[in-house]
Amino acid sequence: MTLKPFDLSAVLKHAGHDKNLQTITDKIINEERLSEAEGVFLFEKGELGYVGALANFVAGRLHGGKVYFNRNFHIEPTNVCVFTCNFCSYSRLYKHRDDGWELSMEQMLDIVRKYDGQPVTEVHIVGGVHPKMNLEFFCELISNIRAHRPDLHIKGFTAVELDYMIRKAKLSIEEGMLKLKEAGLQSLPGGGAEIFHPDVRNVICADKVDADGWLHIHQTAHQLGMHSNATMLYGHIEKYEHRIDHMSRLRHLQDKTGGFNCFIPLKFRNGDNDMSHIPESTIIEDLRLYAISRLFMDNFRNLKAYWPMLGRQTAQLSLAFGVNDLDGTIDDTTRIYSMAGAEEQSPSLTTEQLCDLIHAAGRIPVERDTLYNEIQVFGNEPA
Ligand code: V47
Ligand code: SF4
Repeated sequence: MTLKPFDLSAVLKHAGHDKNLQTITDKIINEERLSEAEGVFLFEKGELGYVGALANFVAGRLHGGKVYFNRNFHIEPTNVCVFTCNFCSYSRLYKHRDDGWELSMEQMLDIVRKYDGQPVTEVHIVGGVHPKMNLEFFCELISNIRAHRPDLHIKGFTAVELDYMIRKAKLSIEEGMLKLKEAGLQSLPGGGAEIFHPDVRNVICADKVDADGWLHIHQTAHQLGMHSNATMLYGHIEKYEHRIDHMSRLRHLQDKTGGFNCFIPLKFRNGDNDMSHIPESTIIEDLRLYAISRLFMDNFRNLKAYWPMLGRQTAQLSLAFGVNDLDGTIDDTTRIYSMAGAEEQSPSLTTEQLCDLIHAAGRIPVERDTLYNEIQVFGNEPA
């Protein structure tokens, strides 16, 4: 049975007891923007049932119960990295590179060839910031992938990787991004954003590109006609104000360019890193965060729960809290979460399994491409 995702009665009942919640409810119903203060207020006072019902209503208004996924695979060129983010369980310094991996051009093209004849639509390239893998090498990788498989959308490199490789090539961000675009890069993933506010950023990842640098790279990509995603690493030392500040900066850039495809909150996982002493957020807090993101980020159509990191059950539950996208199928070879202790140690879901999971949540599975064009709607009921 497909559930009707628009029922607001629970919300109206709850909001009736509190003037501020009533104002927020009215604004959401009338499609008005929430202020930063209202965003913080929701984190402080918004119960899960309240923010969830409201977020569910907004997602239903935008997507009518459709939940998107895409068929993609990952290439992780290396986990050797010049940076030392405290939350990272995945990277190895260059002097310890024997503990890590460094894929050659041929090894990466072998990964692409493995999917010959399979209906994948996207390759996602992301990894550590290797001091010897430069802009020229990655332009060559992109054009080789393009030549081998022109139908594949190439989404690659966080703003952190881009900032480093372009600066090292002594080019401006505009020049470097143009080179990558000419080689065949089509969009940017959302990584490296973490928490923009310097009070947090300077503690958890002081040495990599700052907020303005990250935003400038995404703005430049948008101006060159590319799209990108945006993430937020939450559930560690940040306060509610920092989350709202982060989302507000993204919302502002989206107003200017409209170039973001989706927002992806990433739950901090504490396995085997320098922040392992920090407990992970609860499922209640995870779902509240998805819901509040849906309410606050009013110019982001798509809110993604990245199931390899969250686990498939929580990801399924998130569909009732404003989420409308579950990312990829086939096999997800990214190790950034498995190495940090995520539930999914070798994440793999077939299209059928993912569709079943979405149907069981009362939603309609839709395969999309990277830019959210619909490829196939998988009916209203389980197969
Ligand atoms: O920037 C690193 C995060 C990001 C941990 O755009 C961690 O479609 C939790 O951005 N706990 C990279 N998170 C991955 C990324 C991504 C993933 C999936 C889809 C897309 C997309 C982008 O991973 C990093 C960082 O925020 N990360 N370590 C950790 N211990
Ligand atoms: Fe390097 Fe990215 Fe890990 Fe930071 S999160 S240490 S930039 S691989």
